[in-house]
Amino acid sequence: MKCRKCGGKAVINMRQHKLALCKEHFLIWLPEQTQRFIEKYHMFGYQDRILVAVSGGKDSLALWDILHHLGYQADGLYIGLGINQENGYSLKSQEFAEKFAIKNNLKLIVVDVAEIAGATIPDAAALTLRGKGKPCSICGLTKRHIMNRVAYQGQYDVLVTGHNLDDEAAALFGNTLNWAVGYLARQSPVLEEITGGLARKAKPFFRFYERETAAYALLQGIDYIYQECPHATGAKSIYYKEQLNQLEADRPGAKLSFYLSFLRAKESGLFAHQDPATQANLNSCQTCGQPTSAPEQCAFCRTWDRVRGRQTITA
Ligand code: Q46
Ligand code: ZN
Ligand code: ZN
Repeated sequence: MKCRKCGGKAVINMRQHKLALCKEHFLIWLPEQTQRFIEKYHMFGYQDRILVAVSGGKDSLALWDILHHLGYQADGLYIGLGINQENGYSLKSQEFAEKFAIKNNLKLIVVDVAEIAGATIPDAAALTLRGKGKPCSICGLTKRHIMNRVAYQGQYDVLVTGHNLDDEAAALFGNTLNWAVGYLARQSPVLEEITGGLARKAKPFFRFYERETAAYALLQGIDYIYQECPHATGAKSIYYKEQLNQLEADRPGAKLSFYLSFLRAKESGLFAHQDPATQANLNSCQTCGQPTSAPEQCAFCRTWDRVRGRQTITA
């Protein structure tokens, strides 16, 4: 297979674009496309202060690398979840994030969940779930809360995450199977700020396949954590990704068209009545002040109060 640009040896063939590229041209193409999507979807500009949520994995580090090289002002945020029991996942992933920041002379903000909330994610899950189920729901809500809090309090213009097309298509697939209308209405490459405490969010990689962001990280020589969080095994999102990959194998471009057709349907008014920006009924959490649809405390404060309550009982 030959590179479309120079005729040299291609390292990647993107069947959905009918495009094969060599290393050199792929490392130019992916950042160029990222810039194109940032502009097309009005994500942010050069004057904006950007906060990149960094997990130490390939997507977030590749994104930070590209934003930095494109000339954007992007700081990183690493959240220490304390998931270290089986393979030291959190400690290792933090090391990758820190090394990347030092190597590129970038600012990395590190927030440790145990320090600010009182327990690691596995300990909090053990206390609330009593051995049943995965820690992913408390983990997800804690990460969202911290990302938003740091972005808002640090007066960042936008919070960006490294979600790729496989992530987005899998989430869309799950939400569609359940007709989760609220989630479908909120699923978008850009979420506008909600006055009163919800930061603007953007996903500049949402049109790239996972193999493309992985190829970028490898070819660019970025050191990232290969292992997944041990709790990711058996996750529904992985099952949905496998199903979509089967579809993609038979019909190249199926994933991309599934997601882009959804965006077009949304633009033409599907779910318009559910648009989060028009949901005026958000209250301020009585404890932390973040906007919430709950009448008193937000889910983060309620959950962590329960965790701390159980800690006192078991102490
Ligand atoms: S939610 Fe669950 Fe992830 Fe948290 S506990 Fe691990 S797998 S890290 S994206
Ligand atoms: Zn080439
Ligand atoms: Zn709260």
